[in-house]
Amino acid sequence: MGYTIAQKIIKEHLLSGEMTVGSDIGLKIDQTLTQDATGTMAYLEFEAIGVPRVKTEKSVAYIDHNTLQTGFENADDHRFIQTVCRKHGIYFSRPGNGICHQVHLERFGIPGKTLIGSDSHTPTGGGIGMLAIGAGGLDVAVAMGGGAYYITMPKMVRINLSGKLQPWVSAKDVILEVLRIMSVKGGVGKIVEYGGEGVKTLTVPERATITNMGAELGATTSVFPSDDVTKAFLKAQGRENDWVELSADADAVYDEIININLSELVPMAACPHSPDNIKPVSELAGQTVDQVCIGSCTNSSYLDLMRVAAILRGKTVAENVSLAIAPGSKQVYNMLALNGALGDLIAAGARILECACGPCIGMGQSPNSKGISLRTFNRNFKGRSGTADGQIYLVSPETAAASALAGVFCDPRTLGDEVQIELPTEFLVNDNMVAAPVPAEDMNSVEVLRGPNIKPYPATYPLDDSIEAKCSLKVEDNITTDHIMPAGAKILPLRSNIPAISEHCFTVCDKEFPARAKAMGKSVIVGGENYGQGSSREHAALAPLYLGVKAVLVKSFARIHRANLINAGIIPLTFADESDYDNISLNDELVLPDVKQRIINGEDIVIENKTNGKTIVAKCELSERTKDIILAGGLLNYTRENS
Ligand code: MIC
Ligand code: SF4
Repeated sequence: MGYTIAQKIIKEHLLSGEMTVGSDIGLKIDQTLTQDATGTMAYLEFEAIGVPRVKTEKSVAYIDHNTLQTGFENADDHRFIQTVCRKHGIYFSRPGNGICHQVHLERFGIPGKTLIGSDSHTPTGGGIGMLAIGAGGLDVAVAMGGGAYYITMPKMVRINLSGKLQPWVSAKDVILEVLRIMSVKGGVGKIVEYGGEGVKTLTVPERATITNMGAELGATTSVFPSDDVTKAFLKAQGRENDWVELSADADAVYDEIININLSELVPMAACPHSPDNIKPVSELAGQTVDQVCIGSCTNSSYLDLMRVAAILRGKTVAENVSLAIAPGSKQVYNMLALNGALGDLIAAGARILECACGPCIGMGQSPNSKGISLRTFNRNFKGRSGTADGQIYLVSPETAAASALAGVFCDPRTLGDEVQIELPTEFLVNDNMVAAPVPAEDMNSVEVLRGPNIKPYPATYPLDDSIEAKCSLKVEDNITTDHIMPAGAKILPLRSNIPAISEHCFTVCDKEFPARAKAMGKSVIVGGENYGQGSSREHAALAPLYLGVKAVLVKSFARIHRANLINAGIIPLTFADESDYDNISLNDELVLPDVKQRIINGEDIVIENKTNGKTIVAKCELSERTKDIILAGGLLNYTRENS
């Protein structure tokens, strides 16, 4: 039996476990990336592990999220990360160099290698045939220290692409179609592989748009073959030697096959407030638009912005629209500046931002009240833009630019002849904003600089024999990490200060939650399906940990958040019978008798609801390793105990 692309990479990197679906497997990690919003915590954890120099082939730290410096906090964090990197062997991509995923694809990604990143959109690297996976900061810290990265061996989904995209239809429309078919939870426990004749019609940046937004499917990762198109891209980046060919065997077996004919796709939009709420743009045409934002790790490549510039050239942004554009990297920005396209964007009235995440994570450019904002980004969760009642639609750069000119939703196919933009045969390569670490023998000469905002990792304790706790919160299905630990310009500067950021935990759903959880001392959160979807931020586990949350009991979890809860020592429980969701209410007094022994024995967990007298049974599916992590009170304690 042949192998899929992902299975081939997994096989080459397998350190432990069996390659059978559902088994816990340990992978050797070749490369890591961090960004600044998760990076401070990841490097504090790396320091706590105590390994002097990173053991990966390449580890890179990016500054791209917390770039709005309205106080000392973010700048202090940047300086902390910069000095840690210099000392411990990590490359440092300075602020201004661009968004981690875009830059990593351009400059560092290598087909066939494994990459984990403390950001959920790390699968962008699948666009050049990497096995690139989003993870919590602590998992990245462990991998930097040479430890394995553990995942559950996923199922394999094959998406067969046939045909060719029609004029004005874009890679974004491909992934929106996949989201329409699979939904935001359809990818959980799966790797999505692209194949078929249509693949060779897509350039690397287009493939990367598709693998990037595979994160919104909940998939472990997404991957394209590494072929001649990949080779041409790497050659244009001056990295032809990094290319290796990679494709699935003809007799590879997939658990699920989806067929998409690229020729039949039309421009689409993900409507508020979920990336899988898809409609064709033609159905929305004519509705007023207040804001358009172009950029983010999904759609900010040279190709994307050249198309936008060609659409805007010689025109003016509609009077009712504010258009913001953030190029994805310094390479993209610089090339646009040198070839005149930046002038076209400026002349049309675009508000040009620095190359960073910016509005995608609510760092400025929040829309007006009830504002309709069209964004080329990947997430439109409620409130993420910074405006609670903002109406965010996710669209392609072509739809975004056409609508910015029209002032209403505009199907770009109405624009006439398509703009023809070729991928350059030579990109502008200048890595002067990537600082190299000092040689190992000089590491003691580097002082790590810490600002007053940087507070240590919260205290964790080995698991108690039994737990008595109250229900401090009850929430519904599809809770995102943006609900649990909101981002935005005001809260993000607190990412390295867990006590302070905890004050904002779940306040989107319930303003009283932090105070209530603290007053309860120990508590349990109850939720519905796909709990914790979205980002990799481990703060969504560390803040509840700090507030005394001992267990989270839900109908189902999203992958990265479940791993982050385990890493924090919080017990992840699922209802054995989902109808028991109705048998717990806020403030109910709960007892989990002999929980420790039950976890050791691999038994179901019993929850006695003392308030209504009901008994609820919960599953706690842990491997031997994750069981030990929970018993130790989290991965940091476990790693210290086992090294
Ligand atoms: C996001 O897009 O939600 C983020 C911000 O990039 C997060 C990481 C974070 O919260 O720092 C992610 O996707 O993992
Ligand atoms: Fe940054 Fe947005 Fe991409 Fe997250 S999704 S890495 S915030 S650009």
